Amino acid sequence: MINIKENERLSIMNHSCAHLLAQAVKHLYPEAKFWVGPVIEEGFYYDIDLGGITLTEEDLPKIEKEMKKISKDGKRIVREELSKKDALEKFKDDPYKIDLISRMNDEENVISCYTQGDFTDLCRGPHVETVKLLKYFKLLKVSGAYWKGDSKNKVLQRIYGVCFESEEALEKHLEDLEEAKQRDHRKIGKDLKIFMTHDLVGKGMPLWLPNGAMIRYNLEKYIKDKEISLGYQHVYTPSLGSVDLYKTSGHWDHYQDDMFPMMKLDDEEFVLRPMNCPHHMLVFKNDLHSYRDLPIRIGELAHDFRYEASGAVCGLERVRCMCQNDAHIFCSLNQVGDEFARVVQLILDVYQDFGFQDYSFRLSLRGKEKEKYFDDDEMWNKAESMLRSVLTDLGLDFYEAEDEAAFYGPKLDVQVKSAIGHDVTLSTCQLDFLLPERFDLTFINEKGEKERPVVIHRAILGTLDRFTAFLLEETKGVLPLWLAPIQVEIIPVSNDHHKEYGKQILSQLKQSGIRVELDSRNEKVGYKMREAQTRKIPYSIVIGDQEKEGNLVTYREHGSDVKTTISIQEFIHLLKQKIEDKG
Ligand code: TSB
Ligand code: ZN
Repeated sequence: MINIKENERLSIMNHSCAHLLAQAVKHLYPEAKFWVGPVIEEGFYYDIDLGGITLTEEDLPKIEKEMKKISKDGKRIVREELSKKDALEKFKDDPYKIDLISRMNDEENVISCYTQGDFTDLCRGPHVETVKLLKYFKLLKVSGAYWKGDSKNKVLQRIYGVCFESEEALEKHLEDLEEAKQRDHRKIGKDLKIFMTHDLVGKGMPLWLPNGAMIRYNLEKYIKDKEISLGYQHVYTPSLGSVDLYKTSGHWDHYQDDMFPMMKLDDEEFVLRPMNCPHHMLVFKNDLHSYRDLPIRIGELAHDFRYEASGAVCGLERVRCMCQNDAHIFCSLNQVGDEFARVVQLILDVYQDFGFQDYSFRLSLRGKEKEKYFDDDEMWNKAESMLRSVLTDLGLDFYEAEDEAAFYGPKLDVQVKSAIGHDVTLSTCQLDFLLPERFDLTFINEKGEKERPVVIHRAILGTLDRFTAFLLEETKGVLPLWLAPIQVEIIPVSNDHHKEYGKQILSQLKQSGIRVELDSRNEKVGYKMREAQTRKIPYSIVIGDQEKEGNLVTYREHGSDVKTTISIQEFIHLLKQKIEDKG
């Protein structure tokens, strides 16, 4: 999707279009007062005080119509520069503009305003020459927005829109928006009954429905089996820990803002854990280790709880209560390069299995706000340069970003884009010299001396939550056979004549471990077929006389019109093969 803000010409047009919107609103609602109308990545918006009127989407067409009228009229857009005194006089009846002007000063700011016909707005500009150039626009939505973003202030009406240079460009953009809406995992998750949310449970705490739970079970099994084959050992540890545990790790000092508040129980203090590292450090410490045991890879599908702002939570993509595909790798300094390479390879293998192609590697470094990070410049310099050279040696194409590290060390993050344009981290692999220190971890080296291990934190699927969100968007809900909650739908042509045979196939498929359903409702075959399509079931099989007599099935794959008739054994073989190939 195009980023309007980054395109100079479109950015100016969209800004002018925000003025056009304001002018139209003023015509229709003469009492309207205007706060700010900036250009954003998606187009523009304007925050408007309509004196208590709440707009709905139904009001947008008439505003658009008025905008078209003004645009046809074709007035020029004229710039005027003013002194602060003159500006205060000119806008004296407008408390919002007075608020803006009073914070400017003559020496530093050129105060300017732009006039088109009967409408003048305070604005830095620049603008297009005439409103005539603003022809291809669309108002997209309206919402409430607190003045200055402060919930103690009045709610203003925020109208969003977008403007292009041609009809085609606008149409294309609207199509892209519609597609993004269709691909949004929240819509797919609802349509396919994968997850739900409920106010009574709380924001950012989705409930996984049976279909979602089946997908998740398969993902969990997939990744755990893979990890076991790669030498990981899995553990189960509690979702809470004492405050002291998190004081020891440093989370209490550096990560508390992202945590749920502490709870008291008798004379103990607990927190819901935001991360699993402290527990895993203790698991390592439970044994004496020799250099021969390393690397030790402790994995867990572990529940974590984080305070995410209520405006930031989003379906399964950003939750407050998540399940990480986590592991902590304990190794010696000279094993770091190899272990990192193994993790990167695992990430690549997994992405290949799922067919993910659009992702990028980000080296996430410490930022300028040093208090957010553990304070040890030497350790940071060492960790960052070590990680950078590991990535360079791997020949990985990566970019660097400041202020994205964990408080304990730099990270390699795998960034993906969601349907609605969020840039989020899916997998992560992190280098940590701090926690081994804080927990006083050691192993006995070749010389028989105690040595500190290094810890690599890594999450391949990231969280099951975010991974599933991304998977649903990438596949548009059409999951590969091995992950589909229902893999085969059996549709008898007639319930009277073919239901019994249907039941027979049902039980045969079930016995072969296939997730299958028999649709014996009294509905037309065509209707049932369409429903199986809408539910994105990979295979639907229709059975009638011919199938019953010959012990056959006629199957159709999701999205295809091709019908194939084969024996039930062949069909089972085909399914099993495909499940194994993860095709
Ligand atoms: C990898 N201690 C490390 C761990 O050992 C850790 O917690 N890293 S993390 O903070 O980056 O989180 C791991 C992954 O969880 C992220 O890469 C991201 O994919 C996922 N994640 C983080 N926050 C959320 C959230 N609010 N909702 C869903 N997934 C999240
Ligand atoms: Zn960790």
